[in-house]
Amino acid sequence: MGALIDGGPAVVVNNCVWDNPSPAMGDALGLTLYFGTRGEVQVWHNTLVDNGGGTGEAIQISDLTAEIADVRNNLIVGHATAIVVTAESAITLDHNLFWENTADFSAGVMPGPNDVHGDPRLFDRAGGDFHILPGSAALDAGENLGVAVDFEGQARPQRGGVDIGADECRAISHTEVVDHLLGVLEVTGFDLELIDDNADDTVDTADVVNLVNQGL
Ligand SMILES: [Ca+2]
Ligand SMILES: [Ca+2]
Ligand SMILES: [Ca+2]
Repeated sequence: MGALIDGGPAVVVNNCVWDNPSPAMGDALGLTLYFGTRGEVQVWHNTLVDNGGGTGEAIQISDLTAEIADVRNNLIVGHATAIVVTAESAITLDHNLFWENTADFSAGVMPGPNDVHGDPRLFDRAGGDFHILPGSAALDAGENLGVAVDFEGQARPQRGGVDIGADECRAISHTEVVDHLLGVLEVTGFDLELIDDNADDTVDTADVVNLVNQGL
């Protein structure tokens, strides 16, 4: 999870938090930022999914005084309220992706100018595999905050920019698709969905063309 750095901000980066029904302050939660005398907390590139079923909150920010909360590039799916702010403070909220939350923010909170609403196309939401697939609204939609790797150690950014959430989608080459179509490379499971670059549920020459046109 997060790390505290002497003299610097507390950092909560590249985590996946899902299906947590544990109550805190009355609600199931993904992350809660409950400050005492800390300075700044950076909550970047986290994937928060289905915490508390239909009754939970993804990120709760409370009891701030002079502190700073910086909440960007988070992928938030399946909550009653995605981001709850219960105290005034200096809060940066932007480039977060919202999908299938009943409400994105608690009352009075201003959305970020670059927030994203769209299907993140998670590989296996029910099974806890939150890799994003081609066609995901999270692809290249983030802000480059200088986080060099994703949750599994793959480099950021890949392809056209930084992806929102804990996963940066691995860039593939058209040669992987060609080799699969020629039968010289066996591609299965997640990788088979990854090479369906135009996200039409069929791996064929259209995906090769798509990738070549992107210089991949
Ligand atoms: Ca990318
Ligand atoms: Ca990745
Ligand atoms: Ca395809």
